[in-house]
Amino acid sequence: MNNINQFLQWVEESDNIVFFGGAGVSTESGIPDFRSADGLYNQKYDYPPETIISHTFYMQKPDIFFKFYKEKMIYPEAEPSTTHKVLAALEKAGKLKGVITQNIDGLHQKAGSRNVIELHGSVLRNYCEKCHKFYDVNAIMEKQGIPCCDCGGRIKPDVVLYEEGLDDTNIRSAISLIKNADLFIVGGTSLGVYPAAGLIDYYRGDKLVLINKSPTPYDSKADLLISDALGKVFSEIKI
Ligand code: CNA
Repeated sequence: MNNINQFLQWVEESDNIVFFGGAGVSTESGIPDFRSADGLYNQKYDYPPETIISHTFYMQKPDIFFKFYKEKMIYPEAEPSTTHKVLAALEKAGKLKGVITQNIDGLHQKAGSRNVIELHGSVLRNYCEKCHKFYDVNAIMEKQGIPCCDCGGRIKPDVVLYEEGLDDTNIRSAISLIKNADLFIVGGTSLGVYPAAGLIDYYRGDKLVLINKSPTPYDSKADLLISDALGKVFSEIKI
């Protein structure tokens, strides 16, 4: 049996699937990832992207931060990919328990997924640093320069920047899902960003499927490795 057929059989047999993903889930929605050849990290900026989207840089040079953030990290027109849609359908069918994502684009929810843990937050939520008033993504896009609240405070995206910690409740929920999963699918992530990538170590089963276009540090730990595009693989799943 080839790897894709084995994967399809495991999906068919399981009613306790958990998916852990990253930017590669959304490249087929037209949102560039970070580390692919045409990803953000291989384009040329005055500062490396990981510097710009760090907490220090946000505090010290918010004008450059917001210019980059608005141009490169917000895609309001993006629509869910096949992978987003199939994951939502698997949850609806009672087979998938949850999605743990490093993405910040809200596309899993847009596809209909309900139990989504957003480890790195979401561009769709923004708060005034002073009065905590909520702002949606349009408010950020419409405001010129550094977005400011009516009260004068700066509006911060609810996105985990480099140097910032992850939310404890999210981590605990993610660990619980992973620990109890029967079939654990990891896809579209270089598994190079910690602590998120380390969550995979909590899986105790024997059906870890890794689907990624390029090699990752976890390839040798996978029970099944599929080096292919997520959309191609997920379009084979019939629910
Ligand atoms: P990454 O480091 O850019 O890795 C993406 C991985 O996905 C690479 O290994 C690619 O080979 C692989 N890949 C790309 N397209 C596909 C595809 N169609 N099928 C299969 N594999 C594919 O991104 P990570 O998520 O691992 O890194 C974590 C960062 C990226 C998180 O902090 C995110 O917030 C951040 N990010 C998010 C988005 C988004 O929300 N859509 C976009 C860009 C970056």
